[in-house]
Amino acid sequence: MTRQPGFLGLPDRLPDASQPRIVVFGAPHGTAYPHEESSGCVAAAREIRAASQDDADLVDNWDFDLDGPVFADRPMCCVDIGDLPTSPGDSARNRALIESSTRSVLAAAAVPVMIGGDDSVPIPFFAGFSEAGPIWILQIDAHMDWRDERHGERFGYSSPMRRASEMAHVAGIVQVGMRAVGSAAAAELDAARHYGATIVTARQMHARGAEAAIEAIPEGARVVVTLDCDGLDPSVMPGVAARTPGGLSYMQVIDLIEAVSRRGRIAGFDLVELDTPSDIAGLSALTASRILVNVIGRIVRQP
Ligand SMILES: [Mn+2]
Repeated sequence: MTRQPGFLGLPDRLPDASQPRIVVFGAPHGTAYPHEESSGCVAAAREIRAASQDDADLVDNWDFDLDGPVFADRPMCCVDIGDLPTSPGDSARNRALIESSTRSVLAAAAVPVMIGGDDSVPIPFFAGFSEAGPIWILQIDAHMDWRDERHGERFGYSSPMRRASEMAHVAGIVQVGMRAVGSAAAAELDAARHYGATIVTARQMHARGAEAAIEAIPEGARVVVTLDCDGLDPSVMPGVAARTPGGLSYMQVIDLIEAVSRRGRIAGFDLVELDTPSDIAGLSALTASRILVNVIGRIVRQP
């Protein structure tokens, strides 16, 4: 099978075999709930890569979101190694694969950028940072994802923040974009508050901007940003399982990404829950592609 071109035309290895600073990879499958239809997010990485190809020839041009070319005239330092060989039927193996891949990227002093997959794939992604802590987690999502279990499964898409809160290398959690209803009830909000998570609702974000979230993160912190596509407003990100009005704008998301890179360092990034069958005219894949360009551009600019 011919390899799909890398995100933004990135190679799968650097020409001189030098170590990359950023490694992009896809993780199509994570931990499925029993009896649930297969995830609509399996093809997300493929669709986002495809949406990025129009800009692949423009990487040396001025990107007004970044105030300069995406790679800032530095030598090419990013690779896309393609999708991990996850499978729909083996959640434990998928988790082991995602965790060990994240660990290898970090061991080579690079920043992992993962494209899911549903919101179960961040759990092994966070776990892969255990030798690279302490980390803070900034979650952008309509939902808080604090369920201890659903249908007896503790590693599914309703539980990533609960599992993160149990990891010794996770120093703190900031959650942005919460609105409307999801899997959480009062018990989940209590657990998050008891842990000390900072919750910034979508309404608070609209009122105060990125500062409302960033002030909770200590200066110099290493931050893993985890983005559920439903954190964005469905007007720019319609390709999600449950469209919820009132979400973050594209500009608010890239403001947050820039603010994290100035406050501390982006130590890792994942983007999940792009439900490609629900997308409209490729708009969500395009928005996701632009967000990833901003992430790469900000990481490249970190000292
Ligand atoms: Mn969500």
